[in-house]
Amino acid sequence: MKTSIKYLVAIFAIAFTFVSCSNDDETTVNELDGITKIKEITNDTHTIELYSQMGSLEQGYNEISLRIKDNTTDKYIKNAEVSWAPLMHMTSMSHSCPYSAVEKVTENGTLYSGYIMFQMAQNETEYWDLKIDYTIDEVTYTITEVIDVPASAKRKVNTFMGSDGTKYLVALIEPNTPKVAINNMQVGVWKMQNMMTFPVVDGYTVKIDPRMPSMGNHTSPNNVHATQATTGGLYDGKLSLTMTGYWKINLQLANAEGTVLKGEEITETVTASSIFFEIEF
Ligand SMILES: [Cu+2]
Repeated sequence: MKTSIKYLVAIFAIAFTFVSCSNDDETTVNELDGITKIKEITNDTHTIELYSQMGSLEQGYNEISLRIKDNTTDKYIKNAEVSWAPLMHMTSMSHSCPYSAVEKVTENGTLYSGYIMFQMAQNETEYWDLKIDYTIDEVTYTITEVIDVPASAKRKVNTFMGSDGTKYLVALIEPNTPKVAINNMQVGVWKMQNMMTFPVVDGYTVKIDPRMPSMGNHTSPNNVHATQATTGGLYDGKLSLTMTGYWKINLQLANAEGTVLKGEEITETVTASSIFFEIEF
């Protein structure tokens, strides 16, 4: 009799394990909170769903998520190793852009995510495509599809040659929804190593000077220049916006020694820097 009770307990324990496993599938529904599908890309074996907050892509910094669905079973793959490579096809040449690795969002989920910073927009004859390579149970697959990258309405990217002869890319990430407040600001800084490789630049400072050109070019108090918290990461600062309207965020990029490589200080006679972001709200 005692043994049968033990068996019962064991069976309950096993049943519980299965119940909690199947709950994982239900939580995957919440993975899509706050993101909208951009498009689906299909090859013979899988369908890849691309997502972003806006449900579209745009010139500049884009956080992109994806899911991989098995075309045969209709199930989402949880154990893939994923990488991607964006490529712009221009009339005279092709090039890539800054982009991150693709990481699993949660261990038991189906979502993978990373960022891509498209420094240029598409036009009638020049376009971006996205190649996604993925490995499932040691089998590798690939998929390539043209993606829509329209120009941003306001300037969110600066691509320029620094006084050190290096080509840099500086992109605005936050604030996405600016407020009359001291906004958290996030900026990305990369350099062009070659046409295909754009590593994060470490230890620099992005100096900011927000101005309202329509109102005597006034600035705002309590801004904090953007610096990097962790090597290989993005840059954080504080952007003070004292009223709604059009702001030009004048920039200066300084290296680890404090030498300004590009951009000008705003004075009575210099009313704008050669590198800047625009915000209107
Ligand atoms: Cu291009």
